[in-house]
Amino acid sequence: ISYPEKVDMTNCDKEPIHIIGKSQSHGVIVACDKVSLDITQIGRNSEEFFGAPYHELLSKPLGALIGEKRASELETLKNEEERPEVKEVKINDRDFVMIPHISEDSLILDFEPARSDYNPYEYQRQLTSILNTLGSSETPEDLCADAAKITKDIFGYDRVMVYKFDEEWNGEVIAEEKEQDLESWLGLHYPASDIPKQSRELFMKHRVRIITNVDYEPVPIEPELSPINGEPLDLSKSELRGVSPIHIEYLKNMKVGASLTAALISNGKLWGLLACHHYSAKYINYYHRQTCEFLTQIFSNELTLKETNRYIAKLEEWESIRGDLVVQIESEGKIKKGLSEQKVLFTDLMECEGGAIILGGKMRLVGSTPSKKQVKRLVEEFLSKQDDSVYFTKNLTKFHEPAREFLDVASGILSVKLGRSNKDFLMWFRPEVVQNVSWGGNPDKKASFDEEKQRMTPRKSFEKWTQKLTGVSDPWLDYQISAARAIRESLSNIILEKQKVKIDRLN
Ligand code: BLA
Repeated sequence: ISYPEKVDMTNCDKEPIHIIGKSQSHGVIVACDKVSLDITQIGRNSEEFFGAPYHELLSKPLGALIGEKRASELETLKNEEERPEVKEVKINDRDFVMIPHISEDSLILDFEPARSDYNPYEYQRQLTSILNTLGSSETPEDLCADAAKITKDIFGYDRVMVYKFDEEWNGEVIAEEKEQDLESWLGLHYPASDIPKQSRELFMKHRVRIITNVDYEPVPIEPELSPINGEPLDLSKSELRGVSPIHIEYLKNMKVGASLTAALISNGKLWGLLACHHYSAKYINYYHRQTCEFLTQIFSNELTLKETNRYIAKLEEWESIRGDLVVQIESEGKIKKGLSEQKVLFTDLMECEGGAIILGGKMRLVGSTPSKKQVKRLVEEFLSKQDDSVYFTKNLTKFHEPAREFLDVASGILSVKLGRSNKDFLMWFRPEVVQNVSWGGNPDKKASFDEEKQRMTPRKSFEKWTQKLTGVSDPWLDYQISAARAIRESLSNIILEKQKVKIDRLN
């Protein structure tokens, strides 16, 4: 396995956690050749659960372990997309839940001891209560609070958080339900590197993950490489996948004993995580995890619905402003005048303090803005060089140093190119909003290289650390960017029409 030699901040996201070669210790991973159903790889803890050491089971037909009948039911399974049925099996007089899935050439079976704590009536009641609760939350904010509450009620973790990612994959705890004696983490921010890219990607493939005990002894899977293709076993979808030592250390530094993490997805994208902590070991069975997955699916649907409703309401509002602007332009016969000198101003389209139009070499400013000279420089040195027709940032100084002179009026900018030249622009400005951002631990010390372990170690302290954020405006939201695109479209059409008329006159 090719682990990077030194895992530093830039290659934190290269640790190949999907082929870690180890399982957690509360169950056994068994892999078979998906065609012959002969056992090809197995966890070293097979003796503890099945009463037979791993080397005795390797190369045996799967039927020898789980019985011919159960094995024959798995014969037709060939497709990675299929979600095969979970079965209960008896091995060595012990009951197991067997969770199968296909991974490349292997059929992977996760075995967890079956517990008698599964109650179908309880299960029904929980699903109904999830549907009712999340269906009746009014706003996206209520939805998050309700999701944290019901998750805590059902699964009983000590702390349940709704963790939302921002555009740069930093995150914030936006809802929390916890045991009373714990300090609150509500509102705390965490840097993107705490949950590296490959971990986020795995949540799109396998949506609910438990870590049952941070003190578990990782169980090697034998042999390390699959005899079928000579590759390590891809455990992306395994229930029992072992945990990166870096993350285990992270949880220990947080004094957490066990966790449940579930993907929250909106419009096909990882929006956030439902993150649950327990301060001692904690296991929840497969059926409970299915309930949790159901909960996150309802959450995701409701979130998309509520955000779409909000979007539609806004859409109607600025469709009407856009209509007014077009009428004004037509009655004036002049674009600049129509946008900036009549009853409705183009700046009404956005929550902003000011804006600028640059058209045919002339500039008009509305509201509070940088000076004409400053805007000219911004266009020439920066905006004209952007490839996209729409550009936005909440932190202009990061990309255009001279913007430091006008932070108070334009820390944030949203701009659209008009027509095909790189000279005509319409833009909106937002002032700096000085904010205090509270982090869970100093983000400048988010990790360091540990010479002894020869790998990165996460920060030791998660003590609240407050940072004063300057040069940053309120963020531009999706629907505001859509509004900018739409007005650009209308104006481009008008400009095109005008050019046609001119050409017609010349002819
Ligand atoms: C994984 N880090 C994670 C996960 C979470 C966090 C939720 C997914 C856990 C899972 O799959 O069960 C982070 N947990 C948080 C945060 C909160 C929380 C932010 O409760 C806030 C309340 N971690 C580091 C550094 C590195 C790192 C510096 O801090 C890398 C150098 C790595 N985190 C890391 C890795 C994983 C991870 C590799 C994946 C673990 C795995 O799936 O094996």
